[in-house]
Amino acid sequence: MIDFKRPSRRAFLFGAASSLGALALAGCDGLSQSDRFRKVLYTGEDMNRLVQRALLSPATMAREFAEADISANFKANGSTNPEDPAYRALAENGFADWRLKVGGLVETPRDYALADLRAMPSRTQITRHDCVEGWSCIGKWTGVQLAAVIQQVGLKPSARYIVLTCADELEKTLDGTGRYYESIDLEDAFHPQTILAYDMNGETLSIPHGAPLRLRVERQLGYKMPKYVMRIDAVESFADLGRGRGGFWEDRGYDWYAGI
Ligand SMILES: Nc1nc2c(c(=O)[nH]1)N[C@H]1C(S)=C(S)[C@@H](COP(=O)(O)O)O[C@H]1N2
Ligand SMILES: [Mo]
Repeated sequence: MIDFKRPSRRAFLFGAASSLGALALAGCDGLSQSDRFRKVLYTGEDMNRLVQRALLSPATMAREFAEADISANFKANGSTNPEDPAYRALAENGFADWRLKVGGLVETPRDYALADLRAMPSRTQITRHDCVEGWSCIGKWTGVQLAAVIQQVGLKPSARYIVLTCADELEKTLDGTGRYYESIDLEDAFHPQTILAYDMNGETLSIPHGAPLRLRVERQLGYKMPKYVMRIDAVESFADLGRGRGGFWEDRGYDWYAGI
């Protein structure tokens, strides 16, 4: 009997990446296969294009739905109205003064106004959001690909993760570790469906759903998609952030890798 089972998405990805990696970095180092994959993602335009093409294979894409599938009521969960005074002031002004700070291990740190992000090429996707609590909703998200922002600022070679820091404190703590944050690896950061969303269901993103900007990383569970994103940093390690596990919920026991 021939086994027609398809290789898993990850096996496919790393399979494709390792052959590209062998091309790009023939004869190199003691990098692990996944380190080599990550390296390929940001070494040179051609490699980037090749890997993007591999990533665009249907096997690696989260399912996208039709307009008719959009949930009438998309549940809002976790923080739905941050109390942070700086955030409140920005919200009262329609986020005109909001700036996304992009820094860390990047070549050219910079700030983005919402208009800057809206002026960049956009992607719209209708996807199913799965919360670890056991509910799902389908919504339409429009935003700029995180890859486009990262490519503008340029990653330093030591960058391995992208950390997103939010405006909300979900838990009151004395040491500030109750602030919501998340981290993703470069494979997810460069994925075509990974977007910084400013519109939901054809309208400006509302505060309950994360205005003015929230991450969509469609192959992961809901808690990996921070709302109220204020800054994005490229880092080598997240060990010294929060309680060291890479995200608000990870610090409280959830898995860092929440692939669906
Ligand atoms: N800043 C921030 N982001 C967050 C949360 C949060 O409490 N604060 N909750 C997470 C969880 S558990 C889920 S399921 C989704 C909920 O997104 P929604 O409110 O648009 O449904 O946001 C995620 N991102
Ligand atoms: Mo969630």
